[in-house]
Amino acid sequence: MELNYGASRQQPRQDAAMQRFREHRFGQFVHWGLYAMPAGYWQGTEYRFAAEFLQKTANIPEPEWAELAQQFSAEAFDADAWAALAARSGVKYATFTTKHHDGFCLWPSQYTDFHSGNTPAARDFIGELVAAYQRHGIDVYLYYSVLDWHHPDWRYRLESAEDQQAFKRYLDFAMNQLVELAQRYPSVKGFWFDGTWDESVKANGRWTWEVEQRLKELIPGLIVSSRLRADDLGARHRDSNGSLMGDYESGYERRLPDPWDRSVCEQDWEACMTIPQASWGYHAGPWAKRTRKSAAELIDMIAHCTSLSGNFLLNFGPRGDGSIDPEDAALAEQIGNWLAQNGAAIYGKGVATNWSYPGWGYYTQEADSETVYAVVTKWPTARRLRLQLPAGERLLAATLLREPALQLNPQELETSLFELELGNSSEETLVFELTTAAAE
Ligand code: FHN
Repeated sequence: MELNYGASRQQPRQDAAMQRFREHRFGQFVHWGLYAMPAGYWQGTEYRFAAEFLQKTANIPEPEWAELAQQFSAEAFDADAWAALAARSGVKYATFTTKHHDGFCLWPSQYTDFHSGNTPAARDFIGELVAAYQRHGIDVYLYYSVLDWHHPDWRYRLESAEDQQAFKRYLDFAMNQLVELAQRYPSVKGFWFDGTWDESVKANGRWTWEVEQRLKELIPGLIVSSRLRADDLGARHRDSNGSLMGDYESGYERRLPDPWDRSVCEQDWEACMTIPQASWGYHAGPWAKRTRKSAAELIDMIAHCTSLSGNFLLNFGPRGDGSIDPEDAALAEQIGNWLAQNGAAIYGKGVATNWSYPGWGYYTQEADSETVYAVVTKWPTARRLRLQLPAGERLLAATLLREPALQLNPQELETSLFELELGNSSEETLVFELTTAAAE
Protein backbone atom coordinates (compact mmCIF):
# COMPACT_ATOMS: atom_id res chain seq x y z
CA MET A 1 0.00 0.00 0.00
CA GLU A 2 1.28 3.44 -0.93
CA LEU A 3 1.73 5.54 2.24
CA ASN A 4 2.97 9.12 2.62
CA TYR A 5 3.64 8.88 6.35
CA GLY A 6 4.55 5.27 6.90
CA ALA A 7 7.85 3.69 7.92
CA SER A 8 10.93 5.45 6.61
CA ARG A 9 12.97 2.25 6.31
CA GLN A 10 12.46 -1.50 6.20
CA GLN A 11 15.62 -2.55 8.05
CA PRO A 12 17.08 -1.53 11.43
CA ARG A 13 19.36 1.51 11.46
CA GLN A 14 23.04 0.61 11.39
CA ASP A 15 24.64 4.00 12.09
CA ALA A 16 26.95 4.64 15.07
CA ALA A 17 24.29 6.43 17.18
CA MET A 18 21.90 3.50 16.86
CA GLN A 19 24.63 0.99 17.53
CA ARG A 20 25.47 2.90 20.72
CA PHE A 21 21.84 2.82 21.88
CA ARG A 22 21.68 -0.89 21.10
CA GLU A 23 24.77 -1.62 23.16
CA HIS A 24 23.49 0.19 26.27
CA ARG A 25 20.95 -2.53 27.11
CA PHE A 26 20.09 -0.96 30.48
CA GLY A 27 18.61 2.50 30.99
CA GLN A 28 16.88 4.54 33.69
CA PHE A 29 13.44 6.02 33.15
CA VAL A 30 12.53 8.93 35.42
CA HIS A 31 8.94 10.07 36.01
CA TRP A 32 8.96 13.23 38.07
CA GLY A 33 6.54 16.10 38.23
CA LEU A 34 3.89 17.76 40.42
CA TYR A 35 2.26 14.37 41.02
CA ALA A 36 5.27 13.33 43.11
CA MET A 37 4.12 15.70 45.86
CA PRO A 38 0.67 14.24 46.65
CA ALA A 39 2.26 10.83 45.88
CA GLY A 40 -1.01 8.93 45.40
CA TYR A 41 -2.95 10.68 48.20
CA TRP A 42 -5.62 13.40 48.03
CA GLN A 43 -7.39 14.84 51.06
CA GLY A 44 -6.33 11.90 53.18
CA THR A 45 -7.46 9.18 50.76
CA GLU A 46 -5.01 6.76 49.19
CA TYR A 47 -5.67 6.16 45.47
CA ARG A 48 -4.36 2.76 44.47
CA PHE A 49 -3.45 3.63 40.96
CA ALA A 50 -0.55 5.20 39.12
CA ALA A 51 0.42 8.31 41.11
CA GLU A 52 0.90 10.37 37.94
CA PHE A 53 -2.84 9.82 37.19
CA LEU A 54 -4.03 11.20 40.53
CA GLN A 55 -5.55 14.29 38.92
CA LYS A 56 -7.95 11.96 37.09
CA THR A 57 -8.42 9.19 39.64
CA ALA A 58 -9.24 11.68 42.43
CA ASN A 59 -11.27 13.91 40.06
CA ILE A 60 -9.24 17.00 40.91
CA PRO A 61 -10.34 20.07 38.93
CA GLU A 62 -7.57 21.25 36.66
CA PRO A 63 -7.10 24.70 38.28
CA GLU A 64 -6.73 23.04 41.67
CA TRP A 65 -4.12 20.64 40.28
CA ALA A 66 -2.25 23.50 38.62
CA GLU A 67 -1.97 25.22 42.01
CA LEU A 68 0.40 22.44 43.06
CA ALA A 69 3.03 24.27 41.02
CA GLN A 70 3.07 26.95 43.74
CA GLN A 71 4.23 24.32 46.25
CA PHE A 72 6.94 22.84 44.02
CA SER A 73 10.12 23.91 45.79
CA ALA A 74 12.05 20.66 45.31
CA GLU A 75 14.46 21.67 48.03
CA ALA A 76 16.17 18.24 48.10
CA PHE A 77 16.67 18.04 44.31
CA ASP A 78 20.30 17.37 43.40
CA ALA A 79 20.86 16.45 39.76
CA ASP A 80 24.38 15.31 40.49
CA ALA A 81 23.21 12.93 43.23
CA TRP A 82 20.62 11.40 40.86
CA ALA A 83 23.26 11.02 38.16
CA ALA A 84 25.86 9.53 40.52
CA LEU A 85 23.33 6.96 41.76
CA ALA A 86 22.29 6.17 38.18
CA ALA A 87 25.92 5.62 37.22
CA ARG A 88 26.40 3.28 40.19
CA SER A 89 23.28 1.37 39.16
CA GLY A 90 24.95 0.54 35.86
CA VAL A 91 22.62 2.35 33.47
CA LYS A 92 24.11 3.70 30.26
CA TYR A 93 21.25 6.03 29.34
CA ALA A 94 18.40 7.85 31.04
CA THR A 95 15.01 9.08 29.82
CA PHE A 96 13.41 11.99 31.70
CA THR A 97 9.81 13.11 31.58
CA THR A 98 9.94 16.70 30.36
CA LYS A 99 6.13 17.01 30.35
CA HIS A 100 3.74 14.28 31.46
CA HIS A 101 -0.02 14.12 30.80
CA ASP A 102 -0.79 16.90 33.31
CA GLY A 103 1.05 19.33 31.03
CA PHE A 104 3.52 20.58 33.65
CA CYS A 105 6.94 21.26 32.12
CA LEU A 106 10.21 20.63 33.92
CA TRP A 107 11.96 23.27 31.83
CA PRO A 108 11.12 26.96 31.45
CA SER A 109 9.17 26.73 28.20
CA GLN A 110 8.39 29.95 26.38
CA TYR A 111 5.11 28.43 25.11
CA THR A 112 3.30 28.01 28.45
CA ASP A 113 3.37 29.46 31.95
CA PHE A 114 2.89 26.03 33.48
CA HIS A 115 6.56 25.23 34.02
CA SER A 116 9.24 24.78 36.64
CA GLY A 117 10.55 28.32 36.18
CA ASN A 118 7.25 29.59 37.62
CA THR A 119 7.46 27.63 40.86
CA PRO A 120 9.18 28.37 44.18
CA ALA A 121 12.03 26.19 42.85
CA ALA A 122 12.44 28.45 39.80
CA ARG A 123 14.80 25.97 38.12
CA ASP A 124 15.41 24.35 34.78
CA PHE A 125 15.39 20.75 35.97
CA ILE A 126 15.88 19.28 32.52
CA GLY A 127 18.92 21.46 31.91
CA GLU A 128 20.45 20.45 35.23
CA LEU A 129 19.75 16.76 34.63
CA VAL A 130 21.12 16.73 31.09
CA ALA A 131 24.37 18.33 32.27
CA ALA A 132 24.75 16.12 35.36
CA TYR A 133 24.01 12.81 33.65
CA GLN A 134 26.33 13.58 30.78
CA ARG A 135 29.08 14.46 33.28
CA HIS A 136 28.60 10.95 34.64
CA GLY A 137 28.87 9.45 31.17
CA ILE A 138 25.15 8.65 30.80
CA ASP A 139 23.35 9.43 27.54
CA VAL A 140 20.12 11.41 27.88
CA TYR A 141 16.75 10.91 26.18
CA LEU A 142 13.69 13.11 26.64
CA TYR A 143 10.16 11.82 27.24
CA TYR A 144 7.32 14.04 25.98
CA SER A 145 3.60 13.41 26.43
CA VAL A 146 1.56 14.62 23.47
CA LEU A 147 -1.60 14.10 25.54
CA ASP A 148 -2.00 17.26 27.66
CA TRP A 149 -4.73 17.70 30.31
CA HIS A 150 -3.77 21.32 30.94
CA HIS A 151 -3.74 22.86 27.48
CA PRO A 152 -7.14 24.31 26.44
CA ASP A 153 -6.69 23.21 22.83
CA TRP A 154 -6.01 19.53 23.56
CA ARG A 155 -8.76 17.27 22.12
CA TYR A 156 -9.30 13.52 22.43
CA ARG A 157 -11.47 13.41 19.29
CA LEU A 158 -12.07 15.82 16.45
CA GLU A 159 -15.85 16.03 16.20
CA SER A 160 -16.37 19.57 14.90
CA ALA A 161 -14.66 22.28 12.90
CA GLU A 162 -13.91 24.01 16.19
CA ASP A 163 -12.16 20.85 17.45
CA GLN A 164 -10.12 20.74 14.25
CA GLN A 165 -9.00 24.34 14.68
CA ALA A 166 -8.23 23.96 18.36
CA PHE A 167 -6.27 20.78 17.82
CA LYS A 168 -4.32 22.35 14.98
CA ARG A 169 -3.28 25.08 17.46
CA TYR A 170 -2.38 22.36 19.96
CA LEU A 171 -0.19 20.49 17.49
CA ASP A 172 1.62 23.75 16.65
CA PHE A 173 2.17 24.29 20.37
CA ALA A 174 3.56 20.76 20.84
CA MET A 175 5.79 21.09 17.77
CA ASN A 176 7.10 24.40 19.12
CA GLN A 177 7.85 22.83 22.49
CA LEU A 178 9.64 19.89 20.88
CA VAL A 179 11.77 22.18 18.73
CA GLU A 180 12.45 24.23 21.84
CA LEU A 181 13.65 21.13 23.70
CA ALA A 182 15.88 20.07 20.81
CA GLN A 183 17.37 23.56 20.57
CA ARG A 184 17.89 24.00 24.30
CA TYR A 185 19.35 20.52 24.83
CA PRO A 186 21.03 19.58 21.54
CA SER A 187 23.29 17.00 23.20
CA VAL A 188 20.38 14.62 23.92
CA LYS A 189 20.41 11.36 22.01
CA GLY A 190 16.73 10.81 21.47
CA PHE A 191 13.06 11.48 22.18
CA TRP A 192 10.59 9.09 23.80
CA PHE A 193 6.96 9.85 23.03
CA ASP A 194 3.81 9.02 24.94
CA GLY A 195 0.14 9.95 25.02
CA THR A 196 -0.30 9.42 21.29
CA TRP A 197 -3.11 6.87 21.35
CA ASP A 198 -6.14 9.16 21.06
CA GLU A 199 -8.20 9.51 17.89
CA SER A 200 -7.11 13.14 17.50
CA VAL A 201 -3.44 12.18 17.22
CA LYS A 202 -4.13 9.10 15.09
CA ALA A 203 -5.91 11.39 12.61
CA ASN A 204 -2.70 13.42 12.33
CA GLY A 205 -0.14 10.88 11.12
CA ARG A 206 1.38 13.60 9.00
CA TRP A 207 2.17 15.68 12.10
CA THR A 208 3.87 12.71 13.80
CA TRP A 209 5.96 12.20 10.67
CA GLU A 210 6.88 15.89 10.57
CA VAL A 211 7.89 15.87 14.23
CA GLU A 212 10.28 12.98 13.61
CA GLN A 213 11.80 14.66 10.54
CA ARG A 214 12.11 18.08 12.20
CA LEU A 215 13.79 16.74 15.34
CA LYS A 216 16.20 14.67 13.27
CA GLU A 217 17.13 17.74 11.21
CA LEU A 218 17.91 19.60 14.43
CA ILE A 219 19.89 16.75 16.05
CA PRO A 220 21.68 14.47 13.59
CA GLY A 221 21.67 10.83 14.67
CA LEU A 222 18.66 11.37 16.93
CA ILE A 223 16.75 8.25 17.99
CA VAL A 224 12.95 8.37 18.15
CA SER A 225 10.72 5.76 19.76
CA SER A 226 7.95 4.10 17.75
CA ARG A 227 5.26 5.45 20.09
CA LEU A 228 5.25 8.84 18.37
CA ARG A 229 4.07 7.61 15.04
CA ALA A 230 0.80 7.08 13.27
CA ASP A 231 0.58 6.57 9.52
CA ASP A 232 -1.86 8.01 6.95
CA LEU A 233 -4.57 5.60 8.17
CA GLY A 234 -3.94 5.99 11.89
CA ALA A 235 -1.99 2.74 12.37
CA ARG A 236 0.43 3.13 15.30
CA HIS A 237 3.97 1.80 15.92
CA ARG A 238 3.78 -0.27 12.75
CA ASP A 239 2.40 1.21 9.57
CA SER A 240 -0.46 -0.29 7.59
CA ASN A 241 2.07 -2.43 5.71
CA GLY A 242 3.42 -3.87 8.96
CA SER A 243 6.74 -1.95 8.96
CA LEU A 244 8.07 -0.38 12.15
CA MET A 245 7.83 3.41 12.34
CA GLY A 246 10.42 5.33 14.37
CA ASP A 247 13.75 3.76 15.22
CA TYR A 248 12.80 1.07 17.72
CA GLU A 249 9.68 -0.62 19.06
CA SER A 250 8.71 1.01 22.37
CA GLY A 251 5.40 -0.76 22.92
CA TYR A 252 6.62 -3.19 25.60
CA GLU A 253 5.34 -1.51 28.74
CA ARG A 254 5.36 -3.45 32.03
CA ARG A 255 5.63 -6.63 29.97
CA LEU A 256 8.40 -8.46 28.15
CA PRO A 257 8.25 -10.63 25.07
CA ASP A 258 8.25 -14.39 25.68
CA PRO A 259 11.87 -15.45 26.23
CA TRP A 260 11.66 -17.99 23.40
CA ASP A 261 10.15 -15.54 20.89
CA ARG A 262 13.07 -14.79 18.58
CA SER A 263 10.88 -12.83 16.16
CA VAL A 264 11.37 -9.70 18.30
CA CYS A 265 15.11 -9.72 17.53
CA GLU A 266 14.39 -8.66 13.96
CA GLN A 267 14.08 -5.05 15.04
CA ASP A 268 15.41 -2.87 17.86
CA TRP A 269 13.16 -2.68 20.88
CA GLU A 270 13.01 -1.52 24.45
CA ALA A 271 10.81 -2.56 27.36
CA CYS A 272 10.00 -0.13 30.16
CA MET A 273 9.18 -1.30 33.66
CA THR A 274 7.99 0.05 36.99
CA ILE A 275 9.45 -0.98 40.36
CA PRO A 276 6.02 -1.19 42.04
CA GLN A 277 3.17 -2.90 40.26
CA ALA A 278 1.79 -0.01 38.31
CA SER A 279 2.96 3.45 39.33
CA TRP A 280 5.51 5.48 37.39
CA GLY A 281 5.34 8.57 39.56
CA TYR A 282 6.30 8.29 43.25
CA HIS A 283 3.51 6.66 45.26
CA ALA A 284 3.95 6.78 49.03
CA GLY A 285 1.22 4.27 49.91
CA PRO A 286 1.55 0.73 51.28
CA TRP A 287 -0.08 -0.49 48.05
CA ALA A 288 2.99 0.56 46.06
CA LYS A 289 5.44 -0.74 48.67
CA ARG A 290 3.78 -4.15 48.79
CA THR A 291 4.16 -4.72 45.09
CA ARG A 292 7.82 -3.75 44.75
CA LYS A 293 10.03 -5.94 42.60
CA SER A 294 13.28 -7.27 44.02
CA ALA A 295 16.75 -6.69 42.57
CA ALA A 296 16.85 -10.35 41.52
CA GLU A 297 13.58 -10.00 39.59
CA LEU A 298 14.82 -6.88 37.84
CA ILE A 299 18.21 -8.42 37.01
CA ASP A 300 16.30 -11.35 35.51
CA MET A 301 14.45 -8.85 33.31
CA ILE A 302 17.66 -7.12 32.21
CA ALA A 303 19.10 -10.49 31.15
CA HIS A 304 15.78 -11.50 29.57
CA CYS A 305 15.76 -8.37 27.37
CA THR A 306 19.44 -8.72 26.48
CA SER A 307 18.90 -12.35 25.45
CA LEU A 308 16.40 -11.07 22.87
CA SER A 309 18.55 -8.12 21.74
CA GLY A 310 16.37 -5.57 23.50
CA ASN A 311 16.95 -2.76 26.02
CA PHE A 312 15.47 -2.57 29.51
CA LEU A 313 14.38 0.84 30.82
CA LEU A 314 13.77 0.72 34.56
CA ASN A 315 11.64 3.51 35.99
CA PHE A 316 12.37 5.53 39.11
CA GLY A 317 9.87 7.98 40.58
CA PRO A 318 11.74 10.46 42.80
CA ARG A 319 9.84 12.05 45.69
CA GLY A 320 8.15 15.45 45.54
CA ASP A 321 11.02 17.22 47.28
CA GLY A 322 13.44 15.84 44.69
CA SER A 323 14.99 13.17 46.91
CA ILE A 324 15.10 9.51 45.94
CA ASP A 325 13.26 6.97 48.07
CA PRO A 326 15.94 5.10 50.07
CA GLU A 327 14.43 1.75 49.02
CA ASP A 328 14.78 2.73 45.36
CA ALA A 329 18.34 3.92 45.99
CA ALA A 330 19.23 0.61 47.67
CA LEU A 331 17.73 -1.32 44.77
CA ALA A 332 19.73 0.73 42.28
CA GLU A 333 22.94 -0.06 44.20
CA GLN A 334 22.15 -3.79 44.29
CA ILE A 335 21.58 -3.92 40.56
CA GLY A 336 24.73 -1.88 40.00
CA ASN A 337 26.80 -4.22 42.16
CA TRP A 338 25.61 -7.18 40.12
CA LEU A 339 26.34 -5.42 36.84
CA ALA A 340 29.79 -4.36 38.04
CA GLN A 341 30.66 -8.07 38.24
CA ASN A 342 28.52 -9.46 35.46
CA GLY A 343 28.04 -6.61 33.00
CA ALA A 344 30.13 -8.41 30.37
CA ALA A 345 27.09 -10.64 29.77
CA ILE A 346 24.81 -7.61 29.25
CA TYR A 347 26.43 -4.54 27.70
CA GLY A 348 26.84 -4.86 23.95
CA LYS A 349 25.36 -8.36 24.02
CA GLY A 350 22.27 -9.79 22.38
CA VAL A 351 20.63 -12.97 21.24
CA ALA A 352 22.75 -16.13 21.15
CA THR A 353 21.38 -17.04 17.76
CA ASN A 354 22.01 -20.76 17.66
CA TRP A 355 21.12 -21.48 21.27
CA SER A 356 17.59 -22.22 22.34
CA TYR A 357 15.90 -20.85 25.47
CA PRO A 358 17.15 -22.93 28.43
CA GLY A 359 14.38 -22.33 30.96
CA TRP A 360 16.74 -21.71 33.93
CA GLY A 361 17.78 -18.28 32.65
CA TYR A 362 19.20 -16.87 29.46
CA TYR A 363 22.04 -17.10 26.99
CA THR A 364 23.59 -13.89 25.66
CA GLN A 365 26.27 -13.34 23.07
CA GLU A 366 28.05 -10.54 21.26
CA ALA A 367 27.34 -10.58 17.54
CA ASP A 368 30.13 -12.32 15.61
CA SER A 369 31.81 -13.52 18.81
CA GLU A 370 32.23 -17.13 19.87
CA THR A 371 31.76 -16.37 23.57
CA VAL A 372 28.37 -17.24 25.02
CA TYR A 373 27.23 -16.29 28.52
CA ALA A 374 24.84 -18.37 30.58
CA VAL A 375 22.91 -16.16 33.05
CA VAL A 376 21.37 -18.44 35.68
CA THR A 377 18.42 -16.68 37.29
CA LYS A 378 16.21 -19.63 38.27
CA TRP A 379 18.13 -22.22 40.20
CA PRO A 380 17.40 -25.83 39.34
CA THR A 381 16.47 -27.61 42.56
CA ALA A 382 18.78 -30.49 41.72
CA ARG A 383 21.61 -27.93 41.47
CA ARG A 384 22.63 -29.34 38.15
CA LEU A 385 22.41 -27.16 35.10
CA ARG A 386 21.58 -28.72 31.74
CA LEU A 387 22.94 -26.99 28.67
CA GLN A 388 21.73 -28.00 25.25
CA LEU A 389 24.38 -26.85 22.80
CA PRO A 390 23.82 -26.08 19.14
CA ALA A 391 24.21 -29.19 17.00
CA GLY A 392 27.84 -29.97 16.26
CA GLU A 393 29.23 -28.12 19.29
CA ARG A 394 30.54 -29.25 22.62
CA LEU A 395 31.15 -27.49 25.90
CA LEU A 396 34.76 -27.38 27.06
CA ALA A 397 34.50 -25.20 30.16
CA ALA A 398 32.26 -22.88 32.13
CA THR A 399 33.97 -20.05 34.00
CA LEU A 400 32.21 -18.09 36.70
CA LEU A 401 32.34 -14.51 35.44
CA ARG A 402 32.71 -12.84 38.81
CA GLU A 403 35.38 -15.34 39.91
CA PRO A 404 37.37 -16.46 36.87
CA ALA A 405 39.46 -18.86 38.97
CA LEU A 406 36.31 -20.94 39.42
CA GLN A 407 35.84 -23.20 36.44
CA LEU A 408 33.26 -25.94 36.30
CA ASN A 409 33.98 -28.99 34.21
CA PRO A 410 31.01 -29.96 32.13
CA GLN A 411 29.86 -33.52 31.92
CA GLU A 412 28.60 -34.74 28.56
CA LEU A 413 25.27 -36.55 28.92
CA GLU A 414 24.54 -37.13 25.25
CA THR A 415 25.58 -35.52 22.03
CA SER A 416 25.38 -31.73 22.51
CA LEU A 417 23.78 -32.09 25.96
CA PHE A 418 25.98 -31.11 28.92
CA GLU A 419 25.55 -30.77 32.64
CA LEU A 420 27.22 -28.52 35.20
CA GLU A 421 27.31 -29.43 38.88
CA LEU A 422 26.51 -26.20 40.73
CA GLY A 423 27.36 -27.52 44.18
CA ASN A 424 26.34 -25.58 47.25
CA SER A 425 27.02 -22.06 46.05
CA SER A 426 24.40 -19.55 47.10
CA GLU A 427 21.36 -19.10 44.91
CA GLU A 428 22.20 -15.75 43.47
CA THR A 429 22.14 -14.81 39.82
CA LEU A 430 25.33 -16.35 38.45
CA VAL A 431 26.88 -15.86 35.06
CA PHE A 432 29.11 -18.38 33.35
CA GLU A 433 31.28 -17.65 30.38
CA LEU A 434 31.14 -20.72 28.18
CA THR A 435 34.01 -22.08 26.13
CA THR A 436 32.85 -24.24 23.27
CA ALA A 437 34.40 -26.03 20.33
CA ALA A 438 33.25 -27.92 17.29
CA ALA A 439 32.48 -31.55 18.11
CA GLU A 440 35.02 -33.95 16.62
O1 FHN B 1 0.08 6.87 30.92
C1 FHN B 1 1.47 6.74 30.81
C2 FHN B 1 2.13 6.33 32.11
O2 FHN B 1 1.87 7.29 33.08
C3 FHN B 1 3.62 6.21 31.89
O3 FHN B 1 4.17 7.44 31.50
C4 FHN B 1 3.87 5.17 30.86
C5 FHN B 1 5.35 4.94 30.56
O4 FHN B 1 5.48 4.08 29.50
N1 FHN B 1 3.22 5.54 29.60
C6 FHN B 1 1.80 5.81 29.67
C7 FHN B 1 0.96 4.62 29.53
O5 FHN B 1 1.24 3.95 28.35
